[in-house]
Amino acid sequence: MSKELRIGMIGYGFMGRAHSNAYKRLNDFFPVEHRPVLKAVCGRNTEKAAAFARNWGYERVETDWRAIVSAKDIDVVDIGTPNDTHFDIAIEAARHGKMVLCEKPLAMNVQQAEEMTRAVEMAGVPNMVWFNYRRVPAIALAKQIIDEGRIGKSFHYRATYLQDWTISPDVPQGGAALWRLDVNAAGSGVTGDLLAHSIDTAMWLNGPIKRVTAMTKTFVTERVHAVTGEVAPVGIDDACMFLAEFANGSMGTFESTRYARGRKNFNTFEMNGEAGSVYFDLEEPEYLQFFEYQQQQSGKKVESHLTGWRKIHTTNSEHPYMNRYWVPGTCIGYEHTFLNALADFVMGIESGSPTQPDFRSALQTQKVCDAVIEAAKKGAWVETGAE
Ligand code: SOE
Repeated sequence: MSKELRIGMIGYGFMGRAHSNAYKRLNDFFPVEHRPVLKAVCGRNTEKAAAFARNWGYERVETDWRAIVSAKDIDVVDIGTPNDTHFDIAIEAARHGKMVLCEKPLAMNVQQAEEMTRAVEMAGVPNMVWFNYRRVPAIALAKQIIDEGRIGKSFHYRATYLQDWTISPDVPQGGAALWRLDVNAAGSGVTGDLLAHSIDTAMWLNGPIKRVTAMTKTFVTERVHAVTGEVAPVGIDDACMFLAEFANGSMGTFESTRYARGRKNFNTFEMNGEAGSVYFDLEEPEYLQFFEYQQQQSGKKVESHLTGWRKIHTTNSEHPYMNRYWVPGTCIGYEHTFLNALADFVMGIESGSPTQPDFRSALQTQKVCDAVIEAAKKGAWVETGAE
């Protein structure tokens, strides 16, 4: 007998679609007891929200998120709206005893993130932040390889997250489509939007970040605001580079920009340890590259002229998540990272061992993001508070 998991989706943009797809496909691929029911979608533009509801199969449309968080027929509140709305919605949803799923970054700043974490924990409601890249099979395999001790003592972590869609000064800021460029809606630029992903992945793989120093740059300092039509100063960071020291003693470099011509969503990382290295590139998402210093085959040491990087096509049923999909050699896509995240969340509810990253984990990422922005302003090292 399946149990209903009644969804109230707030927001109908890019993430509203990615999450809705996950709800619709969950039971096709994962043997869980819960069955998502798309109860309501909320958006400020009624026509657009109604079109979204028709397309994805939501039963009703709301234009005020308060109607979703207080509705008796909703179990999960999913926050897919701009960053400046996460706080109010999450706090109220927790107060009404709803499970809360929230888009990244969790909040506008650490203070908000702390309160949100307190709210879900005091209410005792399951919660998760959609850091979907953890659910790329190749990245989950990197985690497995690291946990198996195959990288050994960690020395270096190197991440890049590059895009190019804001180079033109004619791109406006603000409004439904371009809120990511408006500091009042986004909180920060590439630091919260892109580096939050890199930081989440990095801390998952390599442990807490203790301190950072950073440089940010805003290349286009004024843009027309899409809502007011007025030219307004740009408050976000267009690019950010930071150095990090991890609690395990390793060094990190992180680089992100929306001004890397030709790079659309270039998300990579490499980790180097005493015993080996891993490398991942989202433009070849099904591959994990792995270098093992002491390669053993049939108990024999491999001759040095045969050593080198292995490019593992992570499509075997032994690879993370892949036993739920197709035959070896066939790939899954971006949308499956959300499906895998949802499956982990639901399995967490059913097993009683909650999945990660929850709000508390995303709070640590928020602390690093805030420390990066502060370090760039001060031109100094800033501690994150992590041990
Ligand atoms: C920004 O362009 C963006 O859509 C981010 O907001 C997402 O989190 C990232 O995964 C893709 O790029």
